[in-house]
Amino acid sequence: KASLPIVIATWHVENATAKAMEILKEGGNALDAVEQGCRIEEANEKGQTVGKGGLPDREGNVTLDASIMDKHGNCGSVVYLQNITHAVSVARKVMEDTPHVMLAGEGAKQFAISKGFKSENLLTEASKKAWEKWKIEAKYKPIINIENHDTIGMLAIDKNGDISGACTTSGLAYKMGGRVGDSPIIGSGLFVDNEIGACAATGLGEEVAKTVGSFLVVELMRQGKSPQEACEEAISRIVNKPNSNYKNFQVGYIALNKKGETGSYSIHQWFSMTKFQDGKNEQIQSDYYNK
Ligand code: SD4
Repeated sequence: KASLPIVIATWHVENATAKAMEILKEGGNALDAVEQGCRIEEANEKGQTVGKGGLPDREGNVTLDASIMDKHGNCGSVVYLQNITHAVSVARKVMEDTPHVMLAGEGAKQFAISKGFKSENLLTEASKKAWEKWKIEAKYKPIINIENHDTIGMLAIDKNGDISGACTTSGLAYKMGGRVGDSPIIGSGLFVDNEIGACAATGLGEEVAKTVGSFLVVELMRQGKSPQEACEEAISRIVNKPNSNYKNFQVGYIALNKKGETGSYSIHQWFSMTKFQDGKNEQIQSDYYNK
């Protein structure tokens, strides 16, 4: 039997998994753990793909997507949220304090402000400079593995064996204004079923959304696949499409099942999962398809 609690996250985010584990160790639940873990990356201005300091869209606006799911299958998400750093916490408020699942744009922002979140400028000098440099050529091309540290998807199983997950991102750098990715779409960027397991995605959100990736991984686990096998099958759905141009983009999945088994897989090399279990907080390189 696996030793609980466990927390896993996309990419190299040991500070975030450490925060989540601190909460789990104190007997906290998986929902609090994933929220607090994601907040570490949202507040980290150096991370240019999440929260404050995230790279903007083509017009220079930083717009955030986030989602969260609890052990009861409740979910909340925000899309195209501006000026609020902790998108994951706004998503949690949508889940807990509204009759809705998803709030967008200005409505999401006003809701956040009404809940006491502070409005601030999320475009840091470094991200502004990067955007200005990008504007010179203004070529839009998805970048494979931005700085090995990207959208954060986090899954946890607490000492009671209950699972929750969260996902937060500033989305693809230099996306079109108004673009929403997979991260806030329940079943695409994130899915949790407390009877079976959970999955989170990173990479080119359009490809994840087209295959409803995280829901697919959880359903494959329901049918008996291990988390590793389920992630591999979900990647194979993307790369084996007729005319798939998978050589030009990355997608990565992480998954966790009720037994505490974990897995991760991606299209290209250098995707990684951070895993904290049994006092060990480590970055694990994912196996990948394109060898
Ligand atoms: C998106 N999936 O908005 C996110 C971005 C991401 O690695 O994960 N980049 O499409």
